[in-house]
Amino acid sequence: MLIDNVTLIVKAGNGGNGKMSFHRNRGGPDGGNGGNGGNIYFQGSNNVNDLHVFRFKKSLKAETGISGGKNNIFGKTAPDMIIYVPLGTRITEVDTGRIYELTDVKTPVLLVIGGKGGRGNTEFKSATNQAPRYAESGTEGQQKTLFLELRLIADIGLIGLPNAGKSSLLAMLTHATPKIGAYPFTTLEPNIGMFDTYTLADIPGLIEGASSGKGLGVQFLKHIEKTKLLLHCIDVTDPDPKKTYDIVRKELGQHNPELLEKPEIILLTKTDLAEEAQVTKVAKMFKKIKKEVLTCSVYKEESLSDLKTYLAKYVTPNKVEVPTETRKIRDFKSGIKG
Ligand SMILES: Nc1nc2c(ncn2[C@@H]2O[C@H](COP(=O)(O)OP(=O)(O)OP(=O)(O)O)[C@@H](O)[C@H]2O)c(=O)[nH]1
Ligand SMILES: [Mg+2]
Repeated sequence: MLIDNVTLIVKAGNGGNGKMSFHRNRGGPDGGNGGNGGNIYFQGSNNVNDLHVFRFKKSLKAETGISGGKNNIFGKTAPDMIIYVPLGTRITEVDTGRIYELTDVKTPVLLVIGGKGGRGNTEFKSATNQAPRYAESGTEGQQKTLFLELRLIADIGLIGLPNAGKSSLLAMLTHATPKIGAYPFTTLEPNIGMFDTYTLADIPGLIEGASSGKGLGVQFLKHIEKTKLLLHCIDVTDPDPKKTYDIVRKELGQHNPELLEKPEIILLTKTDLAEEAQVTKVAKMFKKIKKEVLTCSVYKEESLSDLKTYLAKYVTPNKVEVPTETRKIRDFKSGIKG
């Protein structure tokens, strides 16, 4: 099961306490400062698949700074904790609504700050007080409740009604091995595959009313929000392809109107099942509404290589901005590093 959202409580380390002590022989103050508590950073990673590591681990705590010691020994600052999450994760601070998008694998984002170490009594020595009998406590580390949401970063998104042939296409165009079935809702969670150097996302089919929760709903549409191109798959044998098209568009728009602004190509699928005249007729109808139309069948090698060539050209850097970090789907490991 793809765990694509989770609520976490993260607590940075407290600062270590300052020490109150006096030198055994000389008598002057010799309490050292406490070390700072550990901060918590989040870092996007290509090596983490989903958020399943947090399924049973809902709170994370960085270490406390070490307290100061006698002889002016300073306590060590606690190590920072780095939490690796899949590239494309969106983190929302529940209390403030502040949003962080982890879209690169190089920049750790500081989310909670460790407490400051307290000063030892040596620091409080002054002309008027040669023997201060107090030291500071370390301050509390920050604590935040965070909502983490995974958004797959794919270049191309496959959309359409259930059974339109989306997963079959993903399997033919990439090395992904999604489940394929002659029944609706075969795909229950998003699949992603590499095509050339680009990634293709296959999401569960949409049906009328998806935006109000029918079928599998629109919960997976967030995964295609970042795509550069939508490949709208329509079964060419559909009795009313325009109606089918409109249903899916309506659901997209109701979920997020911005999805309607994305470049979209109509892909008529299963052309092996229809007469050529029928394919031409449906293609013409979509061209009339100013849509680019491609056709394919998983049983026609040539149609697939034409499609590949088209997509490769479409997602060239000149035409579409290519993300610097392309997410790889396989061999993910999850990691939390302290
Ligand atoms: N004849 C023919 N059958 C196809 C073609 N593409 C897919 N199919 C069949 O159509 C059925 C549905 O295919 P899927 O790829 O699972 O469809 P999907 O759009 O991913 O469906 P959901 O996951 O339910 O949304 C399967 O029985 C496939 O074998 C094609 O080009 N020609
Ligand atoms: Mg499918």
